[in-house]
Amino acid sequence: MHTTHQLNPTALSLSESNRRQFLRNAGVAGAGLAVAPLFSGNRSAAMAAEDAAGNMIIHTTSPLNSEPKLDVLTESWITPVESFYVRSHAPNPKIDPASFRLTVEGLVDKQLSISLAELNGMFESTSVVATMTCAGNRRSEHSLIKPVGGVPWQAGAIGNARWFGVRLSEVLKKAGLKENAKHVWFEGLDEISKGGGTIPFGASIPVTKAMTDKEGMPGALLTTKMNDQPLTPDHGAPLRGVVPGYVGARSVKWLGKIVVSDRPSPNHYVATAYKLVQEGTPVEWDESGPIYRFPLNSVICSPVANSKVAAGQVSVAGYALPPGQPGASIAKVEVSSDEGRTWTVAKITSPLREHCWVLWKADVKVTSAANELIVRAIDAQGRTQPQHADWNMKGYMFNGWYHIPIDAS
Ligand SMILES: Nc1nc2c(c(=O)[nH]1)N[C@H]1C(S)=C(S)[C@@H](COP(=O)(O)O)O[C@H]1N2
Ligand SMILES: [Mo]
Repeated sequence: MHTTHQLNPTALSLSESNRRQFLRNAGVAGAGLAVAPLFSGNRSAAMAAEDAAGNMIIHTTSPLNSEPKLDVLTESWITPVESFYVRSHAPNPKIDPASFRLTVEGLVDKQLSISLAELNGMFESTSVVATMTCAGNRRSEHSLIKPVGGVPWQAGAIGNARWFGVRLSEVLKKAGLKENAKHVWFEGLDEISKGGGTIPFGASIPVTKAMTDKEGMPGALLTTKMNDQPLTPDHGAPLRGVVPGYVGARSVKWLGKIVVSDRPSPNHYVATAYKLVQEGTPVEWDESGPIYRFPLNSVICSPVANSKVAAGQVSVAGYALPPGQPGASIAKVEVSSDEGRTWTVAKITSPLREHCWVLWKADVKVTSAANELIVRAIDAQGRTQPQHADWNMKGYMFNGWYHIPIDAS
């Protein structure tokens, strides 16, 4: 059985063109089983292919669900669009930007129907660097405890981008919020098959989050560009919401409609999915609230799983994400090669910004007895990454200490 390509000597020794031929010959299913061997017990659910460049793990092609390999992911603090994960529940909708209108309705004084030109003309544009991460990032590790369904994400369902657009608060002010306005619903133009029909992807956020802008940090942004380029279809062109600090599911792509309400959205992805439940009884679903903010997390991206390393000082690198709470920032990242008995403090090598990941590096002493590396992070408010994450049925918010097997000699 294949392991990841970084670890496969055959694949490593192939030239790029030979490698592509090799991938074609092998076919999608057999090509890049780019599943970290750490999770080999759970391989069947996690069959995945690679893209032609070998940078991305493709979980499904239609709709596209892909994540970069971890060593590619941490090449830069701003994640290039080409290596940014894609999580879509339905194929990309076809949208004509010329006739596109964003509608704003519900508990507002004045309904709006705004073209893209009007959106850019009527409101001040701004940008923010913010990390987007799927609530299902690291889901494959939940499955080591007890199998969960859904896209078997490894740790690459995360990326950090500069988002350009207009503040949601400005648009809501233009429409005028009624007194009982409490939640802002977002509706995508995609069509997801569900229960014999189709539904759009939907999300909602509290009005207070939408209206709380700080210098350089909007509560939420209506985005038309990502890293200086127009949004690509995969990332929600022509318009998507971006909600810094919240799980990716609240940042609706192909955004067509905003509804202001006194309650959270009844859309499936708010009312039912994206909740933390253990048993799945009807009462448990009804009693749990929607997930909003992402949790404190850290991951080792290099060396990759099962790398051979020479005993001595080993260079270890990865990312750490502060929790999505206002003002949170990473204070410390620690790496252990002896099952958590001793820890080496890593050096943060990137900017420290609200709602953004940091990249880190550490030189860690590794003996030939070591068989794994572990990372954990602590934020400036004293929150610590838990040793074990709580299992939940849908496999969300996995943030236990990250372990990576190594072959030290
Ligand atoms: N319309 C729409 N918006 C969506 C989704 C979707 O399937 N449809 N997926 C959501 C989820 S679960 C995540 S994690 C992010 C992923 O954004 P990306 O594909 O740009 O990385 O988009 C969110 N917005
Ligand atoms: Mo997601």
